[in-house]
Amino acid sequence: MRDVPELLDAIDLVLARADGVVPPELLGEAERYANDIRQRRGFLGETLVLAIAGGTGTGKSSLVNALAGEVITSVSVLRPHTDEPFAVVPHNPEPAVTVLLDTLGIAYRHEHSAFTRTAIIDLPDIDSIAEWHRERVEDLIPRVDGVIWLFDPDKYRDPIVHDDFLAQLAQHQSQFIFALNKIDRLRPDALQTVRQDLVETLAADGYPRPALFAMAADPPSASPRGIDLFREHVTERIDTKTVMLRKVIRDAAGIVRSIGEAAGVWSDGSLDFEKSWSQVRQEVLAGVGSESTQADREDALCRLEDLTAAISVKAGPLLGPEIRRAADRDTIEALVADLAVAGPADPVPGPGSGIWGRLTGAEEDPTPSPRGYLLDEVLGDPLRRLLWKRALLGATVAHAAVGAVQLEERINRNVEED
Ligand SMILES: Nc1nc2c(ncn2[C@@H]2O[C@H](COP(=O)(O)OP(=O)(O)OP(=O)(O)O)[C@@H](O)[C@H]2O)c(=O)[nH]1
Ligand SMILES: [Mg+2]
Repeated sequence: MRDVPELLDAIDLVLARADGVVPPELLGEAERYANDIRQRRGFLGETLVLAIAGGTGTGKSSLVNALAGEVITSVSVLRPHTDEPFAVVPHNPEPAVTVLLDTLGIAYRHEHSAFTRTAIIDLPDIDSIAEWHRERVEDLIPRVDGVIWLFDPDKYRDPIVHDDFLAQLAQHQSQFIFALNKIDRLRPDALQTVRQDLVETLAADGYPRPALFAMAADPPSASPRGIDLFREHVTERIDTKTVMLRKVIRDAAGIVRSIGEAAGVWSDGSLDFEKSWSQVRQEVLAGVGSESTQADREDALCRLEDLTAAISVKAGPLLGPEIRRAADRDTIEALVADLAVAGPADPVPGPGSGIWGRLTGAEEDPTPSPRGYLLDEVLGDPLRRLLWKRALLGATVAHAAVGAVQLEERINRNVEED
């Protein structure tokens, strides 16, 4: 299993196949739970995906470069410059990152070793194509782990940014990280004033407690400032995300387990139907025939009833009654009566014979008798069809449960490697 979205798909399959096998209340509850996980805001993968947005020339591309420690996305004094969105991703990004960038239509990607569990999307400027950009950001917000919104000291009060963007997006406030760039252009006292003013402006936009960083991503003839603090914040977010992701995976595994347990397929789910059926089938065909006595027929009746009763108990609260209905007393009685008039009884089977013997290679496939057909058609096949549903669920549950364990192990390994 590659990632959480794939695990969620596996759960969908479990839920679809559990229909009619586990009680509907449990299924409904599990469906709601799985839906909650899917609706969770943010990117459902191990990578922390952040987008950088903000007015043109505020230094978005410069921040990406500063985080990378080298120039990887072009910076320009001519505005607007970045006209295509661009993403910096870790080496061999997890598949879900690639899928996300594909769906967002971000074709330009750069793999960089400075980004181990982070991907950063550098968005084009907003000023010239404000409407398009807002829609784009709005569409992106629920799918990424955060939006870094950049300001510079010159234009931090730009009404387009505040009224047309941020005020409209305030419902997503927990997704926003704000940064005031180019602080090298401000004297220390002016920095305090601008900072305070920006915090108040953001509060008026609907962001009462904004996370606001001050930095200089690309000051002329000086080293970047404030980047380490920002990087620390990103690292904290990665850790928080890892904790969240582990919880998502455990929740998902919990859903799978509850379904598996309710269906009786969680531990030792095998009913060994084929084996018991093959044995009972042989005994019945050998015991009931044109010369059989009343006692022989009673005996066959008991064997068939015992078999169906045993598997109906193991098959759980929904499938159990269906099995009992498919193999009710009248059906079995009529079947035994029909077998008794359909020809002579079969020879008594030796050890290792019958279907089981043929499956295990102990016996050659004999020509099936018409009485054998009758037995299969009336009882064996209907039971097999019902149990198939459950067996399929068992396999699906196993796949999802193993996948969840693999995913958690992979996350732990990646955290250790960092
Ligand atoms: N003084 C100063 N200039 C900076 C700083 N960061 C970036 N710049 C300059 O600001 C200009 C624009 O930077 P970019 O990084 O291209 O800005 P951008 O937001 O990506 O611009 P668009 O892609 O056009 O939206 C460049 O000339 C940068 O060198 C900074 O911290 N201080
Ligand atoms: Mg740019």
